[in-house]
Amino acid sequence: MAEPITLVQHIKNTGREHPEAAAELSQLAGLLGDVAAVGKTISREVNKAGLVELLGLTGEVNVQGEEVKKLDDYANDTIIKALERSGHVCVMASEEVPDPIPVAAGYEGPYAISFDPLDGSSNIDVNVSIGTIFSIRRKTTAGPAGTAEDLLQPGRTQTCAGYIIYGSSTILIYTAGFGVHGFTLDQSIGEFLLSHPDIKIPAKGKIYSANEGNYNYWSEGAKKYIDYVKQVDKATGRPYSARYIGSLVADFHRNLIYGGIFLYPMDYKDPAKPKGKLRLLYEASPMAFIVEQAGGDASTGAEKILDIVPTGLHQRVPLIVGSKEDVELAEKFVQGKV
Ligand code: AHM
Ligand code: MG
Repeated sequence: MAEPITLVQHIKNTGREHPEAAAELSQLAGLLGDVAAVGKTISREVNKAGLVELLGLTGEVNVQGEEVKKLDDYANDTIIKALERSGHVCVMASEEVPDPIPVAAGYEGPYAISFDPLDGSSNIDVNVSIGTIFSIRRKTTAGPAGTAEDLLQPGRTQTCAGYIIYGSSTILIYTAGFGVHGFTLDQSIGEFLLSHPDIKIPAKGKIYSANEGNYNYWSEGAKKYIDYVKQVDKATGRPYSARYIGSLVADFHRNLIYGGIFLYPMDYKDPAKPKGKLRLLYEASPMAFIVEQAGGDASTGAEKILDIVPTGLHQRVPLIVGSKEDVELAEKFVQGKV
């Protein structure tokens, strides 16, 4: 059997295969190592969530008289603490925090990172998979301190993106622009080991994932697309199967491996103010970089996610992501071309 490959070894080996990117990958290895370490800590806490009845509900005072921190707050604080003096980042943005988060003076590094500390957190109390999503960009502004401008760069400028899924096992997925690779946490040695090298998403899937409870708030095009995937047509593999967890990391991960399409379309509940739900910087952009690297596609319906120039840290966008042929067809429906 081949020797197991750790995350940091994998990035460094990629640098050897791509000398033009070796310096970048070597810097990234330090930051990804920190992200992986935080992921292990959050994974441990997520696994303990089942003991909640013994320890006290989150937000309440437990039997020891201590306040039990909500897991999403815990994840947020843990990531910030791990990175603010790491020397790898100059500024951070978190889905849980309104403004850019500075790092400690004298510890500024070359990257700006945005993250969703615990995505799908409504699923925590019912033992359904949740995850941490991260997106890394190189600092472009002058001076040591990072700014919002460093974070508000289009998705195509990402140097690295990934997520950690806390499921039946804990898996870290990342891309640094050289394919998509997955590592499973071996709890016995506390290391992420390469388990899913060079993931490719099937060009066409058989699964659709959307919160169909919102059907009546969608555009005509989005409705027609969902009607389409449910029609019976053997030649095109329809009807598709419906799979929706309500946890982006889990829905995305399943479709990445099996093929399929995830949609959180524009919501016209208030026709004067149509809006998407998922956030560009913390959810849509990193997933778009990963899926494109795996051969898939990501779009709002009107434009590719990676082309959007962000206008705000917490900007929301419609998201259609998954197998390339499925996303391209959904775009045509949303644009009224089918
Ligand atoms: P969160 O970041 O507050 O957890 O919200 C994002 C989550 C995604 O994980 C998921 O895809 C989506 O919200 C589900 O939304 P809904 O419950 O409206 O279907
Ligand atoms: Mg989220």
